[in-house]
Amino acid sequence: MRTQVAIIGAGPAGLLLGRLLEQHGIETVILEQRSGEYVLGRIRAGVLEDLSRRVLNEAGVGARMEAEGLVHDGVELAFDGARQRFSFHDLVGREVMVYGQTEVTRDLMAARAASGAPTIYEAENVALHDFDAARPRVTWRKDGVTRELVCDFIAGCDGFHGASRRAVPEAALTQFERVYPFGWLGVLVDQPPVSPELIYASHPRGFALCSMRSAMRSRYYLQVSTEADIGEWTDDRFWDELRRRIPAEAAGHLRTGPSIEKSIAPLRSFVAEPLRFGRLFLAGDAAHIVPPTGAKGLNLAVSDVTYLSQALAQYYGERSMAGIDGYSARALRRIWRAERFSWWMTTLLHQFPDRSPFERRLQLAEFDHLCDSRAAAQAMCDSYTGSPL
Ligand code: RFL
Ligand code: PHB
Repeated sequence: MRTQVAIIGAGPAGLLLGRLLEQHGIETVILEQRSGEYVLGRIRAGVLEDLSRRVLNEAGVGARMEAEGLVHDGVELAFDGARQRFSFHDLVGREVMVYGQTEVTRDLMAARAASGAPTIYEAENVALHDFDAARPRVTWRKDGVTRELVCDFIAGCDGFHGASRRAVPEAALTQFERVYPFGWLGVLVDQPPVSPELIYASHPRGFALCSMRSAMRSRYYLQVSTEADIGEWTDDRFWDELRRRIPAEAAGHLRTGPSIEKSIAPLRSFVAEPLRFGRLFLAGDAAHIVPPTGAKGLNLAVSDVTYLSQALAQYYGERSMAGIDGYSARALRRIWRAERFSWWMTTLLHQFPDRSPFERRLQLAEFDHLCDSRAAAQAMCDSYTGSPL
């Protein structure tokens, strides 16, 4: 089998890259280790920056997002019950789109199926070869048979635990990492959201987030210890704890019900540099992880593959290596800005087990500054809504 670009991973990064390359007439094959249903069963991101929305629309996969997504003009922060709304329109003239990653993925899968471009699901033992030479290859096993794909380039879009980054010799890679001493316990419930906008709540018992997927489906998160056992978090315990951490008036409106999904995600900041090794590129979570507090992970996947598709289009259209040579530095600039913001939001809002009362006072002072200073609020909203490409 032969293609121009082999894409490893059918998450949002891989599927969107396939779509953007298709628009430039570039052939791709996507190899995914799981089934399509499994990929759609993962509940993850909910917030899209303006830029991600624009890219999805230009890729021709934005119709359902525009019809069903919720446009948000602001966000709330709450500290020990004190609540402050920040208006994106007023502060930075932008907005965000609340539309689940599951739906983005579903829309991208439907577009790929309609185009007839191949995606090979349940590909086992995916292995990358010869990406430092002119003819890279990818091998995998399916139905007990080993198969091979010869290509011009490989795009590693296979997430944090994927094979692509691991295929790079250790000496060629610099990795930066911070692991936070807590995780997020998330619950999805078919009930109207507690509030029309997201509430990020900092509380002495720990952080909580009220988010949503639609007018009838809500998503809530609680900061929990890294040792937390999900079996010990019954729905009742979750709702009781959430009520304690969010502002009292919001808690009074909370509509609860049986959880339809419940999972714990560890919080981590991670960057691998560079993002290109010969004819292999890394994009999305394969290259970097941000803690979810800043809502940046999916948005970075979108910006990475936008840059990468432009670089590859330039190569195939003009035989120019300029975009390919510049991909890593261009993407890393945006990645590090998102890393900084996600680290800052995480530090501002969570309880750290080893922190002193002094540091709690600093968090409160930072919140006070955000409420009081238009410049500080603008800086936060500028990063939250995402700068243009
Ligand atoms: P994905 O989505 O992990 O997809 C990678 C795909 O590669 C496949 N794969 C392999 N395929 C072949 N061979 C192998 N060896 C393979 N290994 C893995 C996997 O099965 C998978 O299908 O990475 P991608 O495409 O880079 O997308 C990144 C996003 O998923 C991620 O950054 C976001 O979900 C992060 N995130 C959020 N981002 C936002 O922008 N806004 C948010 O509000 C937001 N909230 C979140 C989040 C992530 C969370 N969790 C669970 C980590 C909330 C949570 C709780
Ligand atoms: C979500 O709705 O899943 C979500 C929203 C905002 C975040 C993280 C997750 O910062």
